Amino acid sequence: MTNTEIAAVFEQLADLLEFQGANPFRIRAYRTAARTIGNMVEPLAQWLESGRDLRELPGIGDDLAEKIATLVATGTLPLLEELKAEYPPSVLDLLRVQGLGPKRAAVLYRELNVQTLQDLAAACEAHRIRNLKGFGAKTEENIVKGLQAAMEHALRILWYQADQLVSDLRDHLASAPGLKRCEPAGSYRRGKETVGDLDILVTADDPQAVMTHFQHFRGVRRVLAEGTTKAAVELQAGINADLRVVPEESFGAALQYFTGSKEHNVVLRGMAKDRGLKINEYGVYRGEERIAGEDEVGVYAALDLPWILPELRESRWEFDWAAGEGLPDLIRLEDIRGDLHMHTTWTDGMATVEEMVAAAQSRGYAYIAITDHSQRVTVAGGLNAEKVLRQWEAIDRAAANISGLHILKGIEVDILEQGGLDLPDEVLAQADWVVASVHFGQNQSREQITRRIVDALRNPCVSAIAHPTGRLIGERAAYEVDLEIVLETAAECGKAMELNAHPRRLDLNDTACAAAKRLGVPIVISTDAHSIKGLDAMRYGVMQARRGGLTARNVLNTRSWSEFRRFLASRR
Ligand code: DGT
Ligand code: CA
Ligand code: CA
Ligand code: ZN
Repeated sequence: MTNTEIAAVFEQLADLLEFQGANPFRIRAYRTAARTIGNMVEPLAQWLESGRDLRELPGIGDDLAEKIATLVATGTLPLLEELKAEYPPSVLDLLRVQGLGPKRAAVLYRELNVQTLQDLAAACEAHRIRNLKGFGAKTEENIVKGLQAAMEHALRILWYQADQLVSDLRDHLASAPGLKRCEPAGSYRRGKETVGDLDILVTADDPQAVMTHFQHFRGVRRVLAEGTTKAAVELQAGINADLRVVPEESFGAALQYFTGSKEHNVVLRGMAKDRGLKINEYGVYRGEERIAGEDEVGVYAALDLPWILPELRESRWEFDWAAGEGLPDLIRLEDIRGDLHMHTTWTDGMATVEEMVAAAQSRGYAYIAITDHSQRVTVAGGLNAEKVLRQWEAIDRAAANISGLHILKGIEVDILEQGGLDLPDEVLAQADWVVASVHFGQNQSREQITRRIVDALRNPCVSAIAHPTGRLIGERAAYEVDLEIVLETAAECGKAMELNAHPRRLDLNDTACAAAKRLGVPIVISTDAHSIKGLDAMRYGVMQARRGGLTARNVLNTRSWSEFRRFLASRR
């Protein structure tokens, strides 16, 4: 079982317990566990195999450790099975409705026999909800709104979660009899930050055997459909996976077609038509003759196009670039020379300065910045002026024993609710690298938040703005901020903007990265690592940067140390 699947089980367990009206303390423990596990990069199954104690993890005690072990061993939990037997499975859909919540959902289930989203819609329409005790007209209106959103927003998973699934699925398919080629297509291949379903393409001597093997993947919850060349399954992780067996001579055309995006494909169809050609998932045709299809390069070439990298296939800029200046040489993970946002045990990180330094060395970096939280973030044990100065002395001592890696004395300084920074300028001025970020007052008006960030950029001590919109993908929307003004200010002051590489943040997003590029604002891709493993999130950030069309030149932390030092000296 992947971490995502284990986390999903605990979320489901918490939902059902809440629906049942169980002890809130117990429910919270399961939710915290789900969050912890979902955020872990290292597979839990591997922890168990290597005999490590799960109770080392924050928030995991005896009960949860035992449950995880059972789950990894058997694929399910007795408690979950009991709860599932008690309620119809569709009640879980009700819990996704904002404005309803498990307690109220349980009341509707008991009082009005509301079991599905459709039942709920009918109950709202008949105004049967407003008369229930503890509800009311206002609540009913809120439920109607939440219901619409829930029906529109089908479940999507984060790219890194899809990546784990794809990697497991590929391992599984590799042992299918007669399998030849196997490639994931769709939004996963385009590196989109969330993935709605998996689209897997294969070629095979015996299609039937491969499809049967596919259905026996242990991540499958149930089989949805099976034809002669296509099978669809629902995965434990909550999303579907489609497998298509395609003819060898059409593999490139199928890969192109099913990689999408739909919008990109629409443009290609138009271009084919202009040339008197026809394009579909089997090939490019002139009349009856197939002139391309074996590989993607040939498909694009038939339309007089260079091969377009999947990350760019969103019908945004790629066709203009192809027709004009040419496609950008997108940044690669190997281009990254340093990581400029990370935490240590001085605040809420799990590794010491020395451990992070060693990890950065083993990744071949030329420079890093240690950027722990400032005092305002009390839950993380943020540093006050005295402590941060002590930390910087400790960093200097650590640096004295290190060669080949430059360690910057940094801080992630909070931009305060009322404006201004959380540490005095005379302290910040002693840092080599200062990232400023908004953690509090996220509900303020657009004007207020924009002003706070612009003022921070104008402070000569600040190097970059960290996770500039504060979004958590699928959990918390970006705060209201005028990014245009923020980016213009960054350009004017010669400051960098962060692309936070944490897979739940990816903040700035792809279009904002493209906007920064247009304005000449350097992007710094940083992991915000809170552990050694956290440093590996860099590749997710690089993927997002590629979707934004960034080259190595557009990204500050691809520069050599001497070039980077010049940037540091030019801060205004
Ligand atoms: P997702 O799964 O919502 O994250 O996004 P995609 O892009 O993977 O979309 P999906 O799974 O519906 O379809 C995969 C690709 O197949 C899509 O990107 C383009 C292609 N495709 C699917 N249906 C159509 C269609 O009706 N017209 C065209 N032109 N292409 C389609
Ligand atoms: Ca898809
Ligand atoms: Ca699909
Ligand atoms: Zn941070």
